[in-house]
Amino acid sequence: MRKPLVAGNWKMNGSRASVTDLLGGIRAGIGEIPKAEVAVCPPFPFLQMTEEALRGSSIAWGAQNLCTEPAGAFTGEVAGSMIREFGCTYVIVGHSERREYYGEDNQVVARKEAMARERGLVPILCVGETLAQREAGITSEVVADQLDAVLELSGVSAFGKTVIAYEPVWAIGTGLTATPEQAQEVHAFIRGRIAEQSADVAAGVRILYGGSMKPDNAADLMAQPDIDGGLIGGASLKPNDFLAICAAA
Ligand code: 3PY
Repeated sequence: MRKPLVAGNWKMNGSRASVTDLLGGIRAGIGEIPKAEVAVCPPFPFLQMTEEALRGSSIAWGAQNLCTEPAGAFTGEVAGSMIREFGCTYVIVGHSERREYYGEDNQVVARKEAMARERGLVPILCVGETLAQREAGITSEVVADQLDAVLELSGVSAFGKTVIAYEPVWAIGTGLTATPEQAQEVHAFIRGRIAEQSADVAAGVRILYGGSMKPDNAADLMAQPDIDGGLIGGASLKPNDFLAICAAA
């Protein structure tokens, strides 16, 4: 049985005041959500506040990126060990915004995935195709390459300790969402790709859907057999919307 995970990707949003309100609102409203695990991923400067606000609650937290290297002379970077020190459980790696704006290719993302696990963090590995790639009919090749980079560097056992998020790039920040059937097709492909190397790992790996998941589409998406929760963008910045998605999981 895979426990669903709903994780908020706050991206580069927030201020001391808004983060205080958001964390307070989520913690106050979370109540009993027995079936789902819930996490938030704020920007680095807010991790300490997040740890203080959520410690002792059922809500986990994580970061949005980490350096491929251990701590040292890498100006402007943040090491996995530092993230871990602030109580993070998760770290997002390979979000399409990192791939697109910061040139992170599949090999860099695979190294981040490995570094996260080495530092005791659970990576949330994002994969997904652009609109042009979907229209060219190469969605599965693109996603396979993204997964294979991790399989080649770390082996299939990595997916025993990693969460995958399928995020079609065309559904990020556009308001477009994959239909439940479109998403399920890719989720099943991802699980199948991992099953080629280990049926047990494939059966256990959680595959989240990300890309404009909202309260009004969350239940239908998460009802699909291979969708194990969501990585939530804009809706994770509004406590009521985020809590409604958590309740749907
Ligand atoms: C979105 O929903 O826009 C996301 O990018 C989630 O990571």
